[in-house]
Amino acid sequence: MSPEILDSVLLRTDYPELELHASGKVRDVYSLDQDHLLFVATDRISAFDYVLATGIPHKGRVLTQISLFWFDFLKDIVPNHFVTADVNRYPAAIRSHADELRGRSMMVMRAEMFPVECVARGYLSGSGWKEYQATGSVCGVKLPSGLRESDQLPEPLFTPATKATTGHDINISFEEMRKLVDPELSRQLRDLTLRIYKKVADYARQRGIIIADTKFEFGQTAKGITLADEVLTPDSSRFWPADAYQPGKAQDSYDKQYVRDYLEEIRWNKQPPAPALPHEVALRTSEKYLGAYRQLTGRELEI
Ligand code: PZK
Repeated sequence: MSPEILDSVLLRTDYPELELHASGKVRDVYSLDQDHLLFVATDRISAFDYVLATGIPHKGRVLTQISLFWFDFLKDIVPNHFVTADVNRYPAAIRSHADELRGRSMMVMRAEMFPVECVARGYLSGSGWKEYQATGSVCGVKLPSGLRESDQLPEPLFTPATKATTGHDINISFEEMRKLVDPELSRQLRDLTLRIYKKVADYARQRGIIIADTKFEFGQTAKGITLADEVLTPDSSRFWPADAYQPGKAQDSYDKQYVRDYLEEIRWNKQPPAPALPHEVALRTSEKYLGAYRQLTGRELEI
C-alpha cells in the first residue's frame, strides 16, 4: 500500500477536548453539547467478532457517506439525527481535528434512544436462519416449512433484538419488545422499520444489490421518532451482489469476503489478538467498499 493511503487510515480517535459518549467496534461517539453528539466512523474492520489490527483505507468515509445518502433518501418517511457534516460548522473546540474528521464524521442531534434494535429481514440468513432451523419461527413469527438458507421470505419480517452489553444481540418477539417500549411506540417503530426496508430494498435491488437484512436504531428527539446511528451500511446490513445470489447456501459478503477468506486461509483460531491483514487484502477490501458506495448511489466517492 502506498504511504499516502496508509497515512489516511484512522484506527483510533482521541479528542481530549470532548467527552467520549460511546465507543463501538468501529465507530466512536463524542459528546459535543447538551443537544449534540459527534459521530465518527473509523477505518477499523471487524471479522468473526473481533476488530482486526489493520484498517481499511477509506472505510470510515464510505460508511459515513452511505449513511448520509440514505438519510436524504428517507427524509420524507422519517426524520433523522443528522445535523451537519461540514467541519467548518463544528464547535470551535474540535476544529484542530478538522482534517481527520472531514468526510468521516457527522454532528447529530442527541436522542433518547429506544432500548431495542429494529431489524428488518427480507431473506433467511444469520441468526434468523439458525432460529428457523431450530424452531420453524423467527422472533416469534411462524414461517412456512421447507425454506432454505438465504431464501427470500414471503414478506419482510420485523425481528427486534435487545442490545446485549457484551457479545451478540438477543432476538426477541414483538410481544417482548412491547414490555420494553410503549406498545403504541413499538407498533410505530415496527411499521416504520418495514416501510423503510421495503423502500430501500426495492431501490437497491434495481441497482444490483440485495439488502438481505438491516438494523436500525431509533430515538426520540424534538422531531419525534428519529432515525439515528448509521443506516444501511455494509456494517449494519447484509448486502449481497444480486448477480451471484444462490439460495440454499450462505452468500458471500459484499464487502468482507476477502477478509474472511484470508482469515480462514491462515487458520486463525478466532481468539484475540486478531491478526493483521496483508496490504493486498486490505486494498481489495477498500475497493469493495468504494464499489458498494458507487453501486448504491451511482456516484463516485471523492477521495
Ligand atoms: C447513541 N449509540 C450506538 C454505540 C457508536 C454508536 N443521536 C444519538 N443520541 C444519543 N445516543 C446515540 C445517538 C446516535 N446515533 C448511539 N450509542 C448512543 C453507538 C457505540 C458507538 F458510534
